Amino acid sequence: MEKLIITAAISGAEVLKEHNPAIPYTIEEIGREAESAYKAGASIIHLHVREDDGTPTQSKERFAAAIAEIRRRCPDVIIQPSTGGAVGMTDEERLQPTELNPEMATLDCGTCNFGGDDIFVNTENTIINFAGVMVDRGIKPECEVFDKGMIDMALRLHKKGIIPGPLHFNMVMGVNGGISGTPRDLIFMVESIPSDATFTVCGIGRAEFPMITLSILLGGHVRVGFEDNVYIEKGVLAASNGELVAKAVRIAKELGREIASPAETRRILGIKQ
Ligand code: KMH
Ligand code: ZN
Repeated sequence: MEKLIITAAISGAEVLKEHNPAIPYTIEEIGREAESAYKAGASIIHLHVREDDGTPTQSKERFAAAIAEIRRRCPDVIIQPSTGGAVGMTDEERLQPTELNPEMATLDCGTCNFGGDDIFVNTENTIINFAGVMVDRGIKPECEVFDKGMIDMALRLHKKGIIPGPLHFNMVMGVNGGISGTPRDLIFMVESIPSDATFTVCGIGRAEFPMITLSILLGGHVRVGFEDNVYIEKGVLAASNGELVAKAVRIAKELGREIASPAETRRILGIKQ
C-alpha cells in the first residue's frame, strides 16, 4: 500500500471559536494551526481564510497573506485552498485563490443541502468553469464529493476531458444533506471510482475517526481537522489541529501504514515539483 497522505482542514468556513476556541481566524492563528498539523504529520493543508472577526472570505489578499505565513512556518507543505468558500458566495468570489496558482485546490462536484436552509450550490456549469480555470493554471483538483451522484458527475466530466486525470477524490462523509458517515456508504463510494484514481476520506463530527480508519484499511488517504470535527474524543475539545493529526498518525501506525512526506505526497498525486 502507498504511504498515507494526511490532509489537515485547519479552519473551514463555518465552525467558530464558540465551538472550539482554538479555531483560527487571524493570519497568525492560521499559521500556528497549520504548523501544528504539519509537525504532527500532515502533508497537505486544506485552507479557508477568515477576517479577524471570523467572517469567512475568499479574498485573494487574505489567502496570499495566509499562504505566506504557512510557507514561512512549513516550507514544503502542500497548500490546497478551498474554492468552495462558504454557502452563498458567488463563483467569482470563490475562485479568487486560484489566481495565486496554488499546487492544488478543491473542486466541489455537486449541489447539496448543508443544514437548515443552507444549500451549497455547484451547478454543472460552475464545475466546468472551475475545472477549466484549474487546468489553465496547472492546479491539481481534488474532487470533493458529498454523495455518490457527485462521483458520477466527476466521472462524466473526466470522460469529456474537462476534469483532468488521474482523478483524486475527497469523500466527504456525514454532511447533513450528503451521504451518511457509515462503513457501508464509504465502501459504496470507494467502489464507485476508477482503479487509477486516488482518494482521501473525511468524516463530519463523530464520523471523523471511524471513517478515516476505514479509509486507511481500504488503501485510501485521510483528512482530519477543525473544519470537520472539533473533538479529540467524546466531549473533549481538541487543543489544536496537530492533536487531531497526531491521533490519525497513531491509528495509521497501529494499522501498519507509514505517513507520506510532502515530497511523497506530490509523487503519489502526480503533482509536479
Ligand atoms: N464550506 C463549504 C460550504 C471546499 O472547501 O471546497 C464548502 C467546503 C468545500 O468547505
Ligand atoms: Zn473546505
